[in-house]
Amino acid sequence: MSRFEEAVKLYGDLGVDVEKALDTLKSVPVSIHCWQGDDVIGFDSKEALSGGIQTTGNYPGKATTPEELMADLDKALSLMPGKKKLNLHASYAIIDDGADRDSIEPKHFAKWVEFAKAHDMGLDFNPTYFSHPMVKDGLTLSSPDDEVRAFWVKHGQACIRIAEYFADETGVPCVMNIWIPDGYKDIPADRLGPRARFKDSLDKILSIPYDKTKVYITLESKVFGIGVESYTVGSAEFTLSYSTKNGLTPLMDNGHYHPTEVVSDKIPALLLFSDKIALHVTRPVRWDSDHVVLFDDETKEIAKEIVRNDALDRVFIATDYFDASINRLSAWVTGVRSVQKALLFALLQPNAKLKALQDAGNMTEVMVLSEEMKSAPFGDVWAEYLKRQGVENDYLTVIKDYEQKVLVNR
Ligand code: RNT
Ligand code: ZN
Repeated sequence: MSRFEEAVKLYGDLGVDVEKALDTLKSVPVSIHCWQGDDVIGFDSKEALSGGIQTTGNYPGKATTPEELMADLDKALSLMPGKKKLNLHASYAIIDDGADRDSIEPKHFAKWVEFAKAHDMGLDFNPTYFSHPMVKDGLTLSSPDDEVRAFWVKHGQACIRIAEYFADETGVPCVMNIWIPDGYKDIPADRLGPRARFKDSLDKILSIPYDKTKVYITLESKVFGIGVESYTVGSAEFTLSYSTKNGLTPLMDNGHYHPTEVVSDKIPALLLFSDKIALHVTRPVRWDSDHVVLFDDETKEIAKEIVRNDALDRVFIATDYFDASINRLSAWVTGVRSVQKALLFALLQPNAKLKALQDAGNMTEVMVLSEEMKSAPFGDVWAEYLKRQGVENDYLTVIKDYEQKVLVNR
């Protein structure tokens, strides 16, 4: 018996169908953020990163042109198993006609559509409300300046049109996520006004017609950012209430909560009130540091909540992290594989049995069995998955080779 066959038997004895798990895993899309490849800079303005988010590190070889970013993505994607989508930010527009964020059009993303089609992927999208001169005093959609708000409303509307174009071209619905960095470093005198203006701006953005079967608009909350420590306009309560009331999809980034709060616990709560929910999977280390996602406990818990609540088709899973201190392709592949490993791990749990034990009040057995599952031969099943997907377990050799041939020459 091979190691995989032995694993199938062992999991089978626990009532887990390994073949079914492998089959399910390969059809779960993970939306890969393009911004790991260039430290969240983009191509439209090349301004320094703003909005209270930061990349640290200066590892050689970062992509600085669309061609470089696409080449890096092409290599990284080839090392990731499973179904993928590509998640773009508006700042990755390829502009040769002077268009600004309030006037970008589908044509500025034609090359990305071509890239997505060549990789048989859908596209997701994000308006970019940071790293731009029209961010005034750190504010965008909540600014007291009418002109600033109007500019960013137009940006949001332009992005909806681009999102619909992505869906039309790829045949895959597009998730368009709105996140704004607006907030205050120190205690504000008015906490209601900025939120009222943000609400009004969102109403205006959403007043243009779009096909809700093609574009899912998500709203991402946040607790604080660097330089925006005291007050965040798009707080959890604001975004959740707005989403639920207006038919948007709430998005939770697991770096955007207080350190002892966990998104895994919030998933089932939201699933009871929203048809779809969305996630940014990241790894916060002491703050919203956006470290590369690992196969760690909370990532596994997040995956478990999706899988055991039968919500794989209701949760949009996207990655969101940026590390500039290590090889960026390796960061991409490690993070995305970690998400996929967590999903496989969740699919390999005896979920029905564990639920029954809990309902019978047998928490002792829940603990013992959950612990036992941690040392089940997960690795052998993962290795088989990679083999069936035609992807090598060792991605570092390929990436190091690419680093020597391509990245160091930049
Ligand atoms: C910032 C949010 C947001 C960004 C991306 C680049 O804290 O997480 O999602 O990371 O839009
Ligand atoms: Zn995020």
